[in-house]
Amino acid sequence: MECDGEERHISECRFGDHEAHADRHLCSGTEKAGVICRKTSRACEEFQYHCADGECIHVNNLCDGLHNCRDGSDEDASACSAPLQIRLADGEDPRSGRVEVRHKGVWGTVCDDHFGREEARVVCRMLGYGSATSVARVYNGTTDYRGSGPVWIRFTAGDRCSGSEDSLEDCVSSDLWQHDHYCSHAEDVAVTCALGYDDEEDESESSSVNQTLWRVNKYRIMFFLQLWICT
Ligand SMILES: [Ca+2]
Ligand SMILES: [Ca+2]
Repeated sequence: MECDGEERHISECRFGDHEAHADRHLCSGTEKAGVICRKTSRACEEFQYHCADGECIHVNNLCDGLHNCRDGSDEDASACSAPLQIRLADGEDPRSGRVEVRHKGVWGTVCDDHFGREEARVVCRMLGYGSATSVARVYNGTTDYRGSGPVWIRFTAGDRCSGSEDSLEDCVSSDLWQHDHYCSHAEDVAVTCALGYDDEEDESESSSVNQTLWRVNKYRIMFFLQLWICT
């Protein structure tokens, strides 16, 4: 068989003797041809990794021990062993913004599914904003914080953070670190890390503490007033 490469169908290629059955028997089963089709466009899809030579492969093929990029850049040892990085993007201040994580050398986002206050607390702790009184607000699709790149993390009902973890890597999730096609970038999560008692739960706790202190002080004042009048 001989093709120019421009044919639209394999039948348009030239065959030495298309009808000769005898020639076909010269090929055994071990001589079957195989092909791998690769996309080499410069623009890759959101879920794809851009190989150093311009090729696009699925991000889930990064650091899996197989050379999916012709140049082997998907198995780069320094990128594969790089520690997890985190940042807040497009926020009004450094403590706010879309949660972005760098995994295997690629920046991506976090899906809002099952992402709540506990998960946000871990994010804030990783960013150095964590303390006993830190408050994390979560924006689940209420504001447009659409990012780009792979959706690296999606929590499930059974796999979440307890809130006390030092890193998102310590939270258990079966879907952690696999690009999730069920989440779109419209679901990218954003947080605000604040210091102090300014969320509802902590506010009510602190106000009840203040009320108790006032009651104690009120009785003290009354006692000293009575003591002063009597003397
Ligand atoms: Ca690979
Ligand atoms: Ca969602």
